Amino acid sequence: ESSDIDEVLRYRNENYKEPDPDMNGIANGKNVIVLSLESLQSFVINESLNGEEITPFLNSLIKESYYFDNFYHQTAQGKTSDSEFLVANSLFGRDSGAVFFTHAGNKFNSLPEIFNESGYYTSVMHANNKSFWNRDMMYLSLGYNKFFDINSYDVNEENSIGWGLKDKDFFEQSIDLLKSQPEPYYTKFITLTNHFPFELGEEDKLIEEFDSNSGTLNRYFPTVRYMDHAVEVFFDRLKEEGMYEDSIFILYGDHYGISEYHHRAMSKFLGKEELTPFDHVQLQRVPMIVHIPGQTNEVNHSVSGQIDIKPTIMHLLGMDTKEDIQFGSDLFSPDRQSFAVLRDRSFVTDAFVYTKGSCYLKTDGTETDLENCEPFFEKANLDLDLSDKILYGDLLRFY
Ligand code: GP9
Ligand code: MN
Repeated sequence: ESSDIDEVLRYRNENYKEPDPDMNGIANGKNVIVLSLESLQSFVINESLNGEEITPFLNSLIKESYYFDNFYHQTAQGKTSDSEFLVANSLFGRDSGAVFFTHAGNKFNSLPEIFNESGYYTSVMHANNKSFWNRDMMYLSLGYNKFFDINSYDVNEENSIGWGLKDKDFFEQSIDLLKSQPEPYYTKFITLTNHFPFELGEEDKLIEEFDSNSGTLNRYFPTVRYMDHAVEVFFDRLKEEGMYEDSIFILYGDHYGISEYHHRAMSKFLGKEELTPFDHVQLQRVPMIVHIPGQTNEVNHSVSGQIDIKPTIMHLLGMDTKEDIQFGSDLFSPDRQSFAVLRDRSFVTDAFVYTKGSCYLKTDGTETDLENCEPFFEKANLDLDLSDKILYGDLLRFY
């Protein structure tokens, strides 16, 4: 087992990327607010439905942020919890089942712990039962100081829909909770309203449903629009309270909301004849936004994924990542390799998309010789296999 950790360390050392000196430590000492946006996919960003913007607030926020438009979710059956795991550890979740249930007793060197060591208060705000996804247990292992679960919120019939507390009420009620924390803090918010089956009251429908054979896809647009509005309200409230300037914001989609069962309806929205395996991979893109008050607009097209969030945040806070075992790299590192491997072993590079045994040109999705993708097989497999070794062997015990 100790030879396994040596192999991991060698791989980590080979793949370490120096931070961008202009970004390194730029958010030193600031509060860090992370928004995990339920089921938000990139295909709605900067798009309209019946002439109405689907995400007007996020679109305007992106204009004042660093936006990554080739950023992929890397989750599997563990959904939201897998994305939390990726972000906290820069390790991959399981290819099936949910690591939050199976490995909550492992030793981790997670982001909340690292923040704690730097004098930060760390917390999660999410208006659901604390044991959902075994969060109460896993959050202990990840080292969060506090989980503001459903018991921290006033949830009633009026302010609930679908899975529970409506996002707007969630954010409004969270302001006081946020204020109650010692500064600086690292706090993650997990939204809920834009969750399958995408239910919404008439009074909250800010845009019309889509018109296709999929009720799921049709309803997705108004709930995305509602979540966008809820995030806007959150930012407005933070500004009113003077809590905005001292914070940086990381916003990302946790995983897809529309599965491949809705491809026919999706092809109608996208205006395509039919969707290929290439299109399916491209639909796994989720928005990734780094918002630092006072910084300007930049769209970054390089390929990346949730595994890259931990090193990115650490470098923004000026924390050294050289000794940390992570499988992603800082999104701002000048030497970063444009690459994302998905949990099903599909992968994406600047030029190619590999999935289900075929290689496609990233530009237009035409199938190309498999040998174009072959040079990346080794990296894709090592990333997943070495990460799995750590998980299944609980190898961070030895580090
Ligand atoms: C539940 C919420 C949704 O608390 O995070 O979980 P999901 O079904 O998206 O994994
Ligand atoms: Mn989710």
